[in-house]
Amino acid sequence: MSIQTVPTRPFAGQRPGTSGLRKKVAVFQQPHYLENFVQAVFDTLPGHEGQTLVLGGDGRFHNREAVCTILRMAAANGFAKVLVGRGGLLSTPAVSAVIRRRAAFGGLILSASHNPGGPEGDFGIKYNAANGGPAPERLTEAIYARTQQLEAYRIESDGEDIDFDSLGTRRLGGMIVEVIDPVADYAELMQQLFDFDAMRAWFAADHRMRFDAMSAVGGPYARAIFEDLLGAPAGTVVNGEPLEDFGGHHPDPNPAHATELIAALSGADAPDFGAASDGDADRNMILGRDFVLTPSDSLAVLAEHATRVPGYRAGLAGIARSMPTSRAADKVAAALGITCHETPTGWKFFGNLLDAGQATLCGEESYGTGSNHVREKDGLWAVLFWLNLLASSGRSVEELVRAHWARFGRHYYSRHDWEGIPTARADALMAELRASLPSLAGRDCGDGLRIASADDFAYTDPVDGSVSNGQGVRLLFADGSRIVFRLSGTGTEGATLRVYLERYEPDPAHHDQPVQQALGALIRIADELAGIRRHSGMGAASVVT
Ligand code: VG1
Ligand code: CO
Repeated sequence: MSIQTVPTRPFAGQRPGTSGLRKKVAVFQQPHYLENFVQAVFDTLPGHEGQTLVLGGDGRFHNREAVCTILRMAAANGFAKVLVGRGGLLSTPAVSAVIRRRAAFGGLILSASHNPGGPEGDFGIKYNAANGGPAPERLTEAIYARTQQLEAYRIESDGEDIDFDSLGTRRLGGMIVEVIDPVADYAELMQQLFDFDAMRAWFAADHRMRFDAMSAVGGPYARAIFEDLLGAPAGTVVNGEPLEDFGGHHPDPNPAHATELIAALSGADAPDFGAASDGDADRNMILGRDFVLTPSDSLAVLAEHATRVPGYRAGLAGIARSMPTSRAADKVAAALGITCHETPTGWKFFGNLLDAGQATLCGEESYGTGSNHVREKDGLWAVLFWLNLLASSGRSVEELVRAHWARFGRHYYSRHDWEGIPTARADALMAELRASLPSLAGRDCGDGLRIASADDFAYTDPVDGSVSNGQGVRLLFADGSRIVFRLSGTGTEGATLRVYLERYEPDPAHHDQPVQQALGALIRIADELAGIRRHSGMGAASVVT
């Protein structure tokens, strides 16, 4: 055993964002860059010696090198054992499931999620704690502070790199490396939650599904669950082979990046059900035949029908949604007599509510849905939940959603992303908007829209009392409409402004308008009040979902 202490110097900017540290691959390839961050994580975790760490990633470019490095560093930092997914692969929700099931100390996830991969793309790393959830803000801030003081890191320098492409147990210095099947624990958990017999019968009755894994880590999970366990015909899962560059695509399941799937789901011959997951398989997109569902509506419909699904038969303790997510779920919570919590963007804010039993289902507008079964959003879980509902209700995606709108009203919803704005300009836009807040309440914006209140969202965690300020500017209109502005915390180039637009329509006679048209007045007001075109110099949003 030969542990080396390597002198190093801090890198600026190793502060985790909405979900871990994400940078261009070239940044992570700099000598010591990954090592510094990993050492800072270990230094910030007292009591990790002698413990078990879970390790895996979404298979993107640089995943394998990072696995080799982290294994050697875990050995040198006194971990007793690392559980690593075969091939270095583990989806984000699977890491969460493995940490919880095997009572591990924590886990490291190698992913930049929905960001593009490959040598020119992005890489990322994130630490999850013993509850299986993303490190809370106080921990990510402590990790960042440590990166800024780091003088050395420890690494095991002896011997060959460990083979992590075949199952089994190996030794690295004083540490055990156990290579596990990335799918097994996760697939078992899904079978505890959902009615696999009903879903098998749905496929046996010649219903068809198309699952697009976007050449990312969801492929092996989807094949094992839909094709092997549920008997869906081979070919149900497309783009099921994880590729280092995701085939050159954005592994981001939304109407802008999953156009192929949307096309495949249109027309009389289309499958009954379509779905996709992102780079690390924690996001989901749900489609019916000729029908695109918003994630906010998805959360609301799942909550409405949760007791049809075995894992949620006892009902929901509460619902939680990120602030920009539409308020469709709030209506369901009110009908069920439970609380709908409103948290800042990012799954780390759901952890305490889930641990304390205050929420059962959680969701974000960004194609993220999940529950208390793990502490991450979970793409395959959401797809199985929908499939279970289709199978047990005998209804289609569109029928379920239209019935939901008829009962609760429709929340027209869209997100406009303005990408690649020079950081200084985006900061100026937000600063101006924040400065204008006191004068906005009461303003009549035309088209019957009057601002009732305007603020910068702050969140006090009801469990530990921690406060998170500056989580997004909200304009709340008297008729219940909303506009929210915030800057992305996952991008790696310039700044991305996200503008979230929502309008509530109770009358079923008006539930069939084109979404952008229904939101037209709000889109106009957003640009007028924030000066988006003026600040960004751009003529239109880059991505509309
Ligand atoms: C985005 C989404 C947010 C999500 C985060 C991580 O963050 O808006 O809802 O939790 O990505 O998702 P931001 O700060 O860029 O808006 V994933 O699937 O990329 O880990
Ligand atoms: Co993701």
